[in-house]
Amino acid sequence: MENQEIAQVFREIATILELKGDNPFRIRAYQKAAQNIESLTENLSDLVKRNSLENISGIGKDLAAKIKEIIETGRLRKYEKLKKSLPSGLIEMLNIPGLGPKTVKLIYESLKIKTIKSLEKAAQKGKLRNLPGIQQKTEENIIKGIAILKEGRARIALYDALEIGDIFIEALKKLKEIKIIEPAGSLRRKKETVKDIDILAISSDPKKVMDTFTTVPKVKEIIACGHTKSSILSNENIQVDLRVVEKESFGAALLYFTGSKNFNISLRQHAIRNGYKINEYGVFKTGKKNERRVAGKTEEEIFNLFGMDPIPPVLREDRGEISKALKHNLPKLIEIGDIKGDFHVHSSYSDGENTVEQLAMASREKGYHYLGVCDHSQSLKIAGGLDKATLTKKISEIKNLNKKFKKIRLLCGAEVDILSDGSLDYPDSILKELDLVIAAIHTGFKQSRKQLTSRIISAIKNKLVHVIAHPTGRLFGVREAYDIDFDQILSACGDYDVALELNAFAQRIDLNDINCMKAKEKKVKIAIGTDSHSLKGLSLMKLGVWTSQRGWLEKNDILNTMQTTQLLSWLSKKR
Ligand code: DGT
Ligand code: CA
Repeated sequence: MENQEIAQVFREIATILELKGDNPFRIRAYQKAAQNIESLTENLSDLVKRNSLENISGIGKDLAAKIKEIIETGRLRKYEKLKKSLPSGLIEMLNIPGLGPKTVKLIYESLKIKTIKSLEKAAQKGKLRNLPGIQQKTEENIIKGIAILKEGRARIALYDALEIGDIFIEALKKLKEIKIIEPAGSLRRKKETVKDIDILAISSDPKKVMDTFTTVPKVKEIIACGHTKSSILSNENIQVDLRVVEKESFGAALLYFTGSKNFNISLRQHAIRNGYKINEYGVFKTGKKNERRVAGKTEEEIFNLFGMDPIPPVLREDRGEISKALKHNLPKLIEIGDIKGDFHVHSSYSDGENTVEQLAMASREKGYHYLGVCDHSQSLKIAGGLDKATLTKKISEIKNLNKKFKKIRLLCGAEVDILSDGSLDYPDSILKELDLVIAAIHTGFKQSRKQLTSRIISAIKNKLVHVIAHPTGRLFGVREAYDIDFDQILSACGDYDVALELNAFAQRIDLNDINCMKAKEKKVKIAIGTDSHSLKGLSLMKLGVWTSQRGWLEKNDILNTMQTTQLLSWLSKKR
């Protein structure tokens, strides 16, 4: 078993213990162990071989024995016993946003409710509000939470879909019978959420390919298994479709199954207007007597035939890209190599796992020229927000590190909370000391549209604020964007020269592609930040780059493409 899976077992044990009202220290120990395992760079199985599990922080004799049991037997008896001791529906209930173990326990014990379905019914009938501590409002929130959960299930975040898709693609790539294999659909277009995963391949032996595909360990259920197309359901309940196509049609099939549907329709209309027919088998010249196949082997061949520049998959949404491609003026999209730094990284000063120095070294290895270390501000205690004294310490550490590191410039920043009245969580006298101030909302999401908008605008008007972080606040599967007037926020950003963040954290992607387009229209700059809490998180930058591409952003629209001197001068305008 992989480290991640073992961490997951520990997390679930913690959850079950919570539901049972067990000792909080024991619960915390399992959670902490899971967290530490997740950030290990070495395989647990190697550590077992070397008998050095107990070197991992948070892993004592007892947990080490459990890890050993999992690695050696593939299971953990204690976990299986615990799982049997509770109805499985209770653990699922904890996925409802805003519903904690105490309430789940109370509802189960007093009303014997053990599934989300019966919980929803009871809440709709007003049966929960008689329980101690549960009010009408709590009931309403449970109903809303269940709705969000259902919606979240329907589509998954791009990052998760990429991981699932990769497992299938990697397994199939190992076959010598596979000539080419590519993802298609929304996954290839790097859409922020994906409903199902589409994969295309060319092979000399489709049967062998289908047999391998349907027996990947991740397969939970085979939906259909045919000669050239199979569909399965993965363990995560995500459908994966694999099609094997002819070499001659691969480009046409890839174009068709990459979509989007609206792009396909527009492209087909363009083809018809010019005397062609296009489908997943190729492009055909239509004539009175017979049809003649004229292209289809590669996508490029098809774009060439139509006199278009090749349209990158990220742009294929029927937002005007076809006419731009015909006029040879598609936007010049940025690539990951254009990124010179990350603006939003948490260090161990607040809730991040790594020290500023470790973050600096990792960023330097990525070739970054600068790094914005933005920890939480003082009132966000739950996330280790920094008080004034600690912030002063951080400022001086970063000053020293900047003397030591010649190749990367560390920006001492803060992700400052915008309080419910619109004021900032640090006084200006402190903000002035920082190189980079990103302001964000973390509480009071349920305020009215007017209140939320004016709260953000107050922050924009503060001369010391550079960036508004995760501007719309949505978190996939947890909460929708808060209710703000985005146009007003954009014009305020324009007036006060404040940038908006494109937060690349896998569950956020905030701003999304459409809002990036709107920002570009208003000439508002975008700052991409990964919101990393560990070194691994730094690699989420690619999600930000893809979203910027989907939003048609170019170099000049994005702060992260600036050279250090240019960036420092932009930042210091605010001082
Ligand atoms: P999703 O919802 O995340 O799975 O998004 P897609 O874009 O992957 O959509 P999907 O899986 O339903 O279909 C894959 C591609 O197949 C789609 O992007 C375009 C093509 N396609 C599907 N249905 C149609 C259709 O009715 N007409 C045309 N022209 N193309 C279609
Ligand atoms: Ca799809």
